[in-house]
Amino acid sequence: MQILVYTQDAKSYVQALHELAPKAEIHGATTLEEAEPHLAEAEVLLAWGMPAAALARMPRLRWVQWLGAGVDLVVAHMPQDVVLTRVVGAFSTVMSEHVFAYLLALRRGVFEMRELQEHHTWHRVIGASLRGQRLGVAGLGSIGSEVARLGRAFGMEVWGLSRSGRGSEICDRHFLPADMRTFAAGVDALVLVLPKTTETTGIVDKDVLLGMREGSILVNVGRGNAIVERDLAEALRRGRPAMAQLDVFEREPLPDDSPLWDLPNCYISAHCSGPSEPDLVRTFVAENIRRYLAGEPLAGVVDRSQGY
Ligand code: OXD
Repeated sequence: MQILVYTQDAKSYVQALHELAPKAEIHGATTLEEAEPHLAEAEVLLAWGMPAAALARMPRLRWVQWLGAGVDLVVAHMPQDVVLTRVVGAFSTVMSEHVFAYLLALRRGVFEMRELQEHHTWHRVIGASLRGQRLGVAGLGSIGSEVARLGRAFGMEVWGLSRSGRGSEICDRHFLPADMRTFAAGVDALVLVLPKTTETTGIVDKDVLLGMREGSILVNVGRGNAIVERDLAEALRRGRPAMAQLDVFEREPLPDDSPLWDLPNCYISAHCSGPSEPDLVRTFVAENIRRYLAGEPLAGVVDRSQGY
């Protein structure tokens, strides 16, 4: 059996794979050029960021373990007889910490304090509390559920939105995507953890944004397609939402001429809230390799009709 690993960290995966699958022939690649000689023979592909078109040149392929949570780059290109799995659960801790790092920093005035320090100014910044505020989590998979759990730990009321009703039991109130406007209008912090699908594209548009509460914060750690960025820039200028933290964008890297860069109430990070690092995904991937070799059902199998 041949395994191809295509990712920037291919080397570290290849080393670990030698122990997990000693009988397999394992190749690592960081570019398509390096992967090319192995495409025809590989049965298993572990990949992150591989151009989807290359899949058509892999006739022996049986299983693809995508090394991230979102499979939007490849799902439509995956041959029907190939099983596609994504990483589930591994990013919940770091991504929810990212969300609360910003929610706390913005509510407690951390950025203002730092700015005052830069000017040697002694001035008391009186922050607000998350306790008693309402958190809205759109997307209640493993990451969204952890955001909801932490919200509760901070004393927040938790509203949730999901298309299937999944996660409704962990929310004080549950909404379906058709009710996005009411959902967004009722919360103090709206956190998007949505996958990229046709249904989520543009789900947060001008109407949703301008209907948000005074002082509200919008955080997006899911996919950039969910927000109409042109509308968001305008809405942020009008203070609805009051602040946004964006980790994902319609186009990445965010183009230099995007107005979002220069808005003082927009906080940008470069798609790094849940990095696909070997340390984070190793346990999940190792267990799936064990299952594959033992002929057991794989974890994280993507439902193609849903796209995640
Ligand atoms: C992922 C991501 O899908 O990092 O894992 O966006």
